[in-house]
Amino acid sequence: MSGRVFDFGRAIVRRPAPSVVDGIRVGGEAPSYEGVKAEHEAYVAALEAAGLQVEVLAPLPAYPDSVFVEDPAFVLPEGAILLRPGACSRLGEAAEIASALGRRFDRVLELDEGFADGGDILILPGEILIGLSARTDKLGAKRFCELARDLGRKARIVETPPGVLHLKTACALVDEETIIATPALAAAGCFPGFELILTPKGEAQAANLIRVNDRVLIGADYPRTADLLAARDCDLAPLDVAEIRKIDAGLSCMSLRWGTS
Ligand code: CIR
Repeated sequence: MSGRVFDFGRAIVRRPAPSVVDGIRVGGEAPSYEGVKAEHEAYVAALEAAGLQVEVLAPLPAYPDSVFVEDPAFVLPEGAILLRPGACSRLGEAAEIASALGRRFDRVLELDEGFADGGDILILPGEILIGLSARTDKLGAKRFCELARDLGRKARIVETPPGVLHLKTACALVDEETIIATPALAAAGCFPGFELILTPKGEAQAANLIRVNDRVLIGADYPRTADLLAARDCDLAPLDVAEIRKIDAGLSCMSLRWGTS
């Protein structure tokens, strides 16, 4: 495969249902449906502005967290993997996204053991990392690595720091040589060979950004992180995340993105 791992041509997203206000959250107040809807619409527009063709799936009221399509599936140009999300209320989301993946991918593999959330899976140049977390267990991670190998990719299991929802809650690829990570995750030493940017104090949630083609989509509330990236000539697209953050989400989780060339 040629191209950079963040060269994407297509994405799948799912519109939030009004039930999104009941999405899983560790604490604090629930978001407003109107607020999540507005943030989601701006997110889709930002993906399109970055050059992606976006397929928008219908809302699923029975699954409050189903707007976070990243978790029930994993996609590569070579094929897709239906996962088994580790939260009981989300397990059924994989079956709900299966037909959309079947329309787009010749190969759709299925995780058949354990649990794994897509939020724990980070694609790097040369390898894929899967983080163990409260949602992704050893059995699911091991089986994921086997399925990734069936798609021709090398995958490696890493630890996610305690208290962090997903691996990608705490890190993201900024360019082919650079990763942004929270100090706690960076200290775990799972990114050998990469230059690391550490999230500034008070901005740990900024690590859940996404590099999309030549642009970096980043939460709008993280000015010190934005300054660090702007100093490296990143083309930043700041997006409001104040409502989705209330249900423990960030920017990576609202889309499945893949390259088409
Ligand atoms: C959950 O707890 O599953 C949702 N409220 C948030 C999921 C965020 N997903 C992600 O970071 N990949």
